[in-house]
Amino acid sequence: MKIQQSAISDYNKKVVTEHKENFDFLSTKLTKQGKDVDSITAKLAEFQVAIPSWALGAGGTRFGRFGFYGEPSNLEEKIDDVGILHSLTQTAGAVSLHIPWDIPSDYAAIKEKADALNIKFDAVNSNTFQDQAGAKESYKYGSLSNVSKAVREQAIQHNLDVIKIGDKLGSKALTVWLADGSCFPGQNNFQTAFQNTQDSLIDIYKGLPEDWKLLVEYKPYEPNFYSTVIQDWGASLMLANGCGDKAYTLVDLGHHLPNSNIEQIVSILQLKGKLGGFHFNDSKYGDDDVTVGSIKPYALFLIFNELVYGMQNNPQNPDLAWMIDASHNVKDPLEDLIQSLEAIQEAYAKALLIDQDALRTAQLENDVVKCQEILQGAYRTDVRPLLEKARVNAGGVINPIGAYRALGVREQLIKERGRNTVATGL
Ligand code: PSV
Ligand code: MN
Repeated sequence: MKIQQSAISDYNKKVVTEHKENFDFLSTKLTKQGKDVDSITAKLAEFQVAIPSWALGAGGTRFGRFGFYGEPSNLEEKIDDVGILHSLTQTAGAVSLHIPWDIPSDYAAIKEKADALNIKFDAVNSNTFQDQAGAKESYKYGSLSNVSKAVREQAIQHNLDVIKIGDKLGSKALTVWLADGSCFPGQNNFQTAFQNTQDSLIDIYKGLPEDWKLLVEYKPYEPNFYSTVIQDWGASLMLANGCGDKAYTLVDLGHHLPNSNIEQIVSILQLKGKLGGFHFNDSKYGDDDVTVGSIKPYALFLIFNELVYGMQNNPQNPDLAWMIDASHNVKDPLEDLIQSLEAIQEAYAKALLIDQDALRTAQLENDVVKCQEILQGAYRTDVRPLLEKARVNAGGVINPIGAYRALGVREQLIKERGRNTVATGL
């Protein structure tokens, strides 16, 4: 299914009056405060977030998975779904593939489809956390960190193969997330596991094309419950530094122990020029992978404050690979992704409203109360009309969830694909 531009205009006509009233009110207020509304909406329109190919089907937990009717059952259909998200929101202009779940059978056809929908191929993700059918070696006791050289070599080769696949599609980064670690004390020699991982990553790094990045993701626990080899940003940064200039740390919001100060992590990594990628989600207990901004929107805003500061003040840090890494459990996956995209844009817009000069002055004067007033003043602004404006300017809809339902997108997908399709992935 492809959403026609005429359907978007027809939908917008129905809600444009209310949008205009809200936008004019906000725009007048912000202009009086000295904000450049046009530049903020332009920045919002530029901000594109990749959709992971594994997030287009129903999510689930390790206890079970409840399917969702009309799920995409192959890569072509997944790209169609990203196309739907992008047409409506104009902020999902990229897809992040997971290999081997999504190896294209016809590269030219997949590229052509993605080009037609204005979708780029962002970072490619390797998978050495599951054994693949027919594989000689097992990852039961780890992959890049494994005590067995043969297992490590298989895992290294897989990553090199993933780079080749990504290269054919125009990707420019490889994301490595390892499940490696131990479930019980004494099971692993920490130093050996870390050193093996470093050596394996260096071998992968040697196979990176000149203009590629290696993104090293960390996670404190799960699926291993006693230790993970790359447990935090410090471990990731050490490994990235051990590889070279093209290796960076990737922050996934759900991969922190409760109450970690993620905004501080993000800030320091940018100072060091080593923040390469970002996975959005939200959580209450652990790596819950729930909708972005659904639990801790203020924390997300504080993180965006640091990201905006970094984007404006840290030229040593590269452009980031942004991606949603969430699961949907009981929601329509596309509706959930729309809500996540909206939450990301909202936090970004609020962070763009922060008066950085005034904040700096208040910090230098140790006016702690003023610092908080500045942050919360921006946070309390209802920025949704700015998001609407950015979307409309780019050819999207004023209200994506409203349009998704009014246009009967899921019903149409069910008609085309049936009720019993299952997407590849976890
Ligand atoms: C597992 O936690 C995970 O969600 C990681 O965050 C990766 O990014 C993703 O799976 C895919 O490998
Ligand atoms: Mn992730």
